[in-house]
Amino acid sequence: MPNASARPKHGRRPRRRRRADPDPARNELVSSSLESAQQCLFSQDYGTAFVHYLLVLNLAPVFKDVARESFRFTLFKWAEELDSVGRIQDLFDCYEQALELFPADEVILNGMGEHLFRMGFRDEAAGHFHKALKLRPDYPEARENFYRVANWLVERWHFLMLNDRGRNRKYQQAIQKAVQNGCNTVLDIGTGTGILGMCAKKAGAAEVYACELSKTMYELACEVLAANGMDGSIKILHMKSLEMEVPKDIPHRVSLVVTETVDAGLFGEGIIESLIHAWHHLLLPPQRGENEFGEQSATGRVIPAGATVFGMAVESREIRRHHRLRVTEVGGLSLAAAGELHSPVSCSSEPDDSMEPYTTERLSRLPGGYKPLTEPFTVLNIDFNNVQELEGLSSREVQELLLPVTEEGVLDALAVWFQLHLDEESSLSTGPKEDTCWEQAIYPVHSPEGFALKPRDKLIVEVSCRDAFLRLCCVAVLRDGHKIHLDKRADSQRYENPVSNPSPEAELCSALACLQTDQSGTKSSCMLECSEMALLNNLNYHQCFSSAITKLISQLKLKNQTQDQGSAPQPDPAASAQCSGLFYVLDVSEGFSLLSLIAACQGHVKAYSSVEKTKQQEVLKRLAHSKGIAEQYLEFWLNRVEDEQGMLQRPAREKLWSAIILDCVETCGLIRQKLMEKASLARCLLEEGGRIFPEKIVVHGMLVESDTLLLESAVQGQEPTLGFNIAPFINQFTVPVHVFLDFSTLECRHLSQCVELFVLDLMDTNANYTNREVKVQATAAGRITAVPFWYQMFLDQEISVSTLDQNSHWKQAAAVLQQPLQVQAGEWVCLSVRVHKSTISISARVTEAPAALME
Ligand code: 44T
Repeated sequence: MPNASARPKHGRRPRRRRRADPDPARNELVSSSLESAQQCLFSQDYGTAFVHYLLVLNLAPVFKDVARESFRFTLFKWAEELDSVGRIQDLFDCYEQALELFPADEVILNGMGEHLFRMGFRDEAAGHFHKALKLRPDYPEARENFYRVANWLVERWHFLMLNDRGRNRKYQQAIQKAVQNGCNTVLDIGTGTGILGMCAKKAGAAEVYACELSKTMYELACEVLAANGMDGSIKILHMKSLEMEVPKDIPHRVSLVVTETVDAGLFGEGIIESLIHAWHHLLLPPQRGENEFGEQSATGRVIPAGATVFGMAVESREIRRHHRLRVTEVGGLSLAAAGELHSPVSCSSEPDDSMEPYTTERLSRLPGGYKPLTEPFTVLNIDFNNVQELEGLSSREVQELLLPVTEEGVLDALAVWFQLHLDEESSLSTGPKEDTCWEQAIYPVHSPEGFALKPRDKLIVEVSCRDAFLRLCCVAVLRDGHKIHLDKRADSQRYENPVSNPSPEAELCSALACLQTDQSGTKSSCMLECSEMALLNNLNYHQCFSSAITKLISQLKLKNQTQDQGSAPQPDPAASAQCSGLFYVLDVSEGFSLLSLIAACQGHVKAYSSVEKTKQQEVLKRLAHSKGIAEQYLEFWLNRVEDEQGMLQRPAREKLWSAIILDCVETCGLIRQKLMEKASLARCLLEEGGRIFPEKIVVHGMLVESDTLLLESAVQGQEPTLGFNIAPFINQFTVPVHVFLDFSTLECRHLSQCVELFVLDLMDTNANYTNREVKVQATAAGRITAVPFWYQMFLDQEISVSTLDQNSHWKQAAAVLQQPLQVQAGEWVCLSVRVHKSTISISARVTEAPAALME
């Protein structure tokens, strides 16, 4: 392109050259603003400093380089302030202004990502970390953040699906057949990496369109299409299929829709709605035999052609402890006064954003296994090529199924899976017995007592399809001629005569009962996350904690007594408060926690809880009340402070904390971010003899060979997927640490004993090393593919809890090695373990035996 500036066009005013012809007024403004910015920064008036910097950098971009550091610093400080006073919109406006000035600044991008993440905008946050990392691949902050959120950007099942050759081949064959039979124009709904669209193109379809609603997946698909030379021949749109129109987005209706927008519960990705819309707006009419002239007109069809949904009642300890309260007393607290506590997974409630109709599990990997209580039964058959049937689904009457119980056991859940009929000949199954990557949908039963089914019982299950989710609910059991209602929630089971319908009087009574307005008569209910339910059910955890706090408080009492005896009465008010005999305990656990209350049970303790949700606070208050703990001994700490720093500040000027309880490990198995910073801060706020719980964390691990972990981490093998080049692109989203693992049921071979990988001392955070080499001996020959790890948390020197415990609410994590490492039995492996800002990374190499053993 010719240099336009070399040939100034006549008639236009030549551009002014800044340096040659300076604008004195403007320069004056810039320099005075710059000075003001610096002064404001010095006096910590970050808001004004930020405005001055914006003005300077917009007027005089030449200062961008020199002012970049101070500008970033100002932005972060100002954003922190805005955050602490809840001015979220202003906060994001500032970041946006900053990114307009520095669109490729990885530090600002990363900072914005962190705020987005804290506000719950995980996808957007992940996008920012990804961008930051692309700009500077060795930027550790962005790398750590990216690894923590990559799972949201590209969910791990994409790897599983692409590694599932059986599934890939079946889809490819079905598409190929359809195209060969005349389906010449194809739309791939929810294309993901673009694989099904590429199959259609390769099979010879004349026109292929694809849509994808996730921005990251859309961008990934664009890269994949280009790498496979199909970017010109497949038109891909970043949109939800429901927003597509003919001819705006695609020129005319297509003869084939291919899609795999199904989740473990079949309908969770909205396939019903998408197909109804597609049939009305994007697909040619369905085949209805020959037309009046005896010829076939162009018709439309869908792959998959339909599905059959199956269900089965199961007993499972693991499901039970995550959805129902199984204990009556924990850590010395009777839970009777708590009211009804339930998990967020329930199909019985009215549609509500906070409730989900089902959760998912791989039955074959449930710790403790599962026991089928009925034979698998058919829940539903659905034809995706019949739009009337699709439309009728949501208005369908609730259907009642009567299922013979085949085995004795506790009714914990209904498990659901399906067969996807790709066409008349070929189908895929997501069943628990299949060798597939699929999970099953789990509809937990809620009655807290647990209903024990017996072989001759009949289980009554209601099936409905409100709001396009399939809902299954165990409503009653028929036993010896009686109908026993299984109430969804806490109420006890009611018996009723099965032959007669309820009398009008009985109906009137129950209607009146529903109208009851007296609050004292209604039981309060509170929702807890599944992991919070499991935590509450963990007796050992609460017992350990209770013992440790009892020990600490009695030590402190003893110390105070001996001090009192040794000193004369003190006039100083601060010192007299110290002697008032109250111990201050702060629990900064995330989510619901009973620990503050357990501390308050010790007497002479003023406990501060960080439980935020009002309903959960009420549960704690009720429990405190029932235990005779006066109101002023339990406070909610977050009610008083805005920011994280404040949370750890002392309760009153004259008093320091006797104990601070830190929540160190996330349910997914990772150490919480900023744990060490919090611990150092907490330590400064302890009274003499006070403690942080836990005081020390020991990280344990083991060498394993696990192909399963590899399949979930990256697309494996050198061979292209169905002949397409996909792996290098999606594998950019591989993360080195796998989370939410159940180590007890992971398919793997153990190649070593458990070893101590690392110790984190929370009472002396400076004492922690960041790198450590650990030598481990292989106990068997094999390929080390991963190092699962977990934590033993020492509350004090004797008492510890492990995240590997079978009743733990924690899952485990595993470092997946970049390259598998082949070892022989007896060989030594050196693990380099690094902890950077609470992120653990591990690499491995074969090494010599430790010197001590060589002698
Ligand atoms: N996961 C299965 C569910 N989409 C698969 O954005 C099985 C889970 C699973 N795009 C373990 C194992 C497995 N218009 O990228 C997604 C999604 C996109 C749409 C445009 C629409 N109407 C939609 C609806 C969804 O489709 C892609 C695939 S959804 C498949 C879900 C391996 N855990």
